[in-house]
Parts: sequence; structure tokens; C-alpha cells
Amino acid sequence: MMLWSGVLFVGFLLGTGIRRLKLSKELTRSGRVPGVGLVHAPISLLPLPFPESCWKQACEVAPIFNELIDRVSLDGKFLQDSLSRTKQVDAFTSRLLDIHATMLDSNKIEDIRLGLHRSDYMLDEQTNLLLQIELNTISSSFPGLSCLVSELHRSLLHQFKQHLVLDPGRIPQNDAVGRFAEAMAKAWIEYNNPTAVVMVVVQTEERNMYDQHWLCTVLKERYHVRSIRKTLAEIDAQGNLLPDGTLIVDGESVAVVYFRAGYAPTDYPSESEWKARLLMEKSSAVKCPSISYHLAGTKKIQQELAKPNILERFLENKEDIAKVRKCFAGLWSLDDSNIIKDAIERPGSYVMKPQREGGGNNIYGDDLKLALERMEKVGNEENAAYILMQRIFPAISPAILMREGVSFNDNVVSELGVYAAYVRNKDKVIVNEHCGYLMRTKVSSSNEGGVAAGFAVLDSVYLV
Ligand code: ADP
Ligand code: HGS
Repeated sequence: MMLWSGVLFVGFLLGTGIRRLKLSKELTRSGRVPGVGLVHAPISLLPLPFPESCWKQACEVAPIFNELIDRVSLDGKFLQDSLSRTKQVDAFTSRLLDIHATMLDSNKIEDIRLGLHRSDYMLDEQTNLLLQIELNTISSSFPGLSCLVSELHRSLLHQFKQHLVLDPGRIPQNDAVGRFAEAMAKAWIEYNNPTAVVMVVVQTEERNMYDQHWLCTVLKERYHVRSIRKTLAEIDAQGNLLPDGTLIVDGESVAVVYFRAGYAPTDYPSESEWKARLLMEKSSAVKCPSISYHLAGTKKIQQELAKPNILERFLENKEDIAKVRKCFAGLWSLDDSNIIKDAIERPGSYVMKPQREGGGNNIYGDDLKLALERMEKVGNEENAAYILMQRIFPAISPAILMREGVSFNDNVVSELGVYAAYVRNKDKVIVNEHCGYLMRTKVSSSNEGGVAAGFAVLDSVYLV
């Protein structure tokens, strides 16, 4: 009984979202705040064994990926050219590129740059290679809750050591939220306006708000930096630029814009949200991410960087290039007819990806085969909206998962995300480090992953 109470209690603290009750008319009229129910984040009961060598590799390559993203973000022509065909068939990416082009035309320079990234990997069982799934440069979720899961697992291993002969010290310390807050505070200091705030761009219906609040609480308590939360529509309604480029929203000067929304077409239901995105991009505020960092993190750019000799355009150090290239799975555009032919014959060996973030967007198996056959028939340009990626097969292991207080056993596969922060002002690199990790575990029968998308649970690693 102790076990479940311990887990449930800490699990409750992981409460990620408020199940928003629909505001019925009586309630709003009565002015009573509706009851809200917290649900704990879905978690794995115990950490997942993970090879220490792969863990170290993922941590070591993180600062190199930070530098790569920064260099790619500065090459406006590379971004526009690489995405030029996608622009023709993907309206969302096209709008992002339009904002980017407007910035290029006005020679807008982002002297202060803040990247809060998460590079996700799967350990391919057959080759024992740690292969990058994707690099998130916008709204990298769970820097807060991931720390709590590591703590929860360490405390459980301590509490039940007579039952579980496991060493809590094999679960790496995880301070992603503290390191992210520190990087954000350092960017705020570089902006050099003590009255300015950090503005968190949030979705109207946010279920992961406590993960966001965690970061802002550390920012306030440790660095005395205030933050405000605004939706894109509110920023359009309440925001404006001063002649010197200062962004004013709801009467507050904004030093840093931290996007926890704005990464998906659903975040832009009207022109109002796009106006807000452009207003912020035009401002002197430090955007996390800037439009260039956002584009540098698209899957199409990931695929372009995997082409021969492209990394050499952005990185000098041969060892760094080798470390980055070692993480690349097979990545192709849909122009490669041989790959298309193989993917139609062996659809289970590939994943087809649109330029989308947030989980639940990829195409697998027979759906992938049908999509490619359809495109072959109509021969249309639509294929420029997608990339093809080698499907990675991690080892399958048993686990106990907990969702909404109910535990169940299943066979799972996992995905390691390494958080990394980058702060730069002109040619001065102030922060460039890995910051902690997020382990996500999903049932092996599920193609898709993602906690917010409802497929995965939060986990931690037990180094072996
Ligand atoms: P998103 O940006 O929408 O999260 P991802 O590229 O991260 O899209 O893919 C979402 C999920 O799909 C991943 O968390 C993983 O579970 C699965 N996935 C993505 N790429 C691969 C791959 N190459 N091999 C196996 N699974 C993959
Ligand atoms: C937030 N509600 C991501 N971010 O990091 N996905 C998962 O938390 O701010 O759900 O598995 C928003 C993507 C991994 C976490 C969700 C990268 C979001 O989905 C933001 S774009």
C-alpha cells in the first residue's frame, strides 16, 4: 500500500494539466470558479535501463547541435532554398517562411539569441546506434516534470531498496528546469532592461501548464525575473512596438518571448495570431525561438543537413561533424525514386513525416505505402511537404506504467530527449550546454509517441 500511496502522492504533484470543465453559462454568470480536477502526468513506475555510453554520447553532442542550429539559423538563403518547394505545398510552413523573408528583407539582426532545445533519440537495437529522431527548437516540453520523474524514481529506489536491489545513484541528476531558467535569465540580463518581463506564449487550452509554471517559478524565485502568460490572440490585441523596437504587451516591456505555443497550424486559427507572431519577430525582444531557429528545427532541414557535405558548410571541426553525423538515421526527400520504390516495397522500414510538431502527425506502414503510391500516380508536388526517415527499432522491455492512477504492465520502447541551452550575444557565447533529460516510454505496439499526444509516459533512465 505504501508503494502506491507514495507514487500516487508524488504523481499527484506531477499534476500536469487542469481538466478544464466547460464553462457552462450558469457558472460564468454565477461567477463561481468551476471545480477543476488535476490529473497526474502519465509515468513509468520504475526507470528504464539505458547504456551509460549512449547517455554520455547524447550529452556530449548536445552543445555541437546547439552551435549547428545557430549557424544554420544565420544562413537565410539555406533556409529559404531548402524549404522553397515545401513552401509551395504546405501553407503553415509557407507563413513561417514569409515572416522569415520579411526579416531578411529588413536586415533584422538578432544579436541576443536564446535556444532551449531538446534532441530526441532512440537506441536502435539491431545496430546499437543512438539515432536522432528529431531536434526540437520550439516549445521543448517537460523540462519541469522530467526532473520530478527522476526524483520520484530515485526516492522509490531508496524507499524500497530491500525489495528492489537497484542503486538510486544510477539515475542521473536531472536539473533541466533549473538550467533552462538560468539560460533564460542570462538572456534577460543581456537584454539589459530590469523592468522588462519574460512573456510565455501559451495555448488557449493548455493541459501542461504546471510544467511551464515550474520554469517561471524558478525564474522568479532564483533570478527575480517576472513572467507573464499570453495567447497569440492576446498579444495581437494588447501588443505594440515602440519606435526603438521595444515590444509592449499589456503595458509590460518584453525582454524575452518564450514560445510554448505557435508550433502548429492549430495555434493560428485566424490572421490575428499571425499578426502577433510577426509583431514579436519585428521587436527587439529575444525570441525563444526566433523565426530562424524555428525553421532550423523543421524536419525538412533535419533531412537536408543529413545530405553529404552539408554539415561541412556549418561546422569546421571534423570531430564535431563526425559526432553529429553518427547520430543521423537515414533521411531522404521524396525525390529519391530508389528510396520511394524501396519504401513502397518495405513500408515498415520507414516513417513519413510532414513539417509538423506536437506528435501524432507521422505516417507509418500501409498508410505510408498508400500515400507514396498515390503521390506516384498523381506525380504532384505534394511530396515536397514530407520527408522519409529510416524507422528505428529500439529494444522492447517490460514496464509498469501508470495513467490516471491506474497501473498496467506492458512491453515498451523508449526515447531519450536531451535538453540543451544556448545563449549568445553577438560573438559572445554565454551558455552552450546540455541541461538534463526527458525519457519517454510508450507501449511497443504504438507507432506514434508523445506524452501530450497521449501515446507515451514520462520515465527516467537507470544507467547500465
Ligand atoms: P513530432 O515533432 O510530432 O513529435 P517526431 O518526429 O518527434 O514528431 O515523431 C513523433 C514520434 O514518432 C516519436 O516520439 C517516435 O515515437 C515516433 N518516431 C518518429 N520518428 C521515428 C523513427 N525514425 N523511428 C521510429 N519511431 C519514430
Ligand atoms: C507545452 N502544451 C514536445 N512540444 O516537446 N513534445 C511530449 O507543453 O508547452 O508531449 O511527448 C505544450 C513538443 C514532447 C513532449 C506542448 C515539441 C509540445 O508539444 C508543446 S514542439
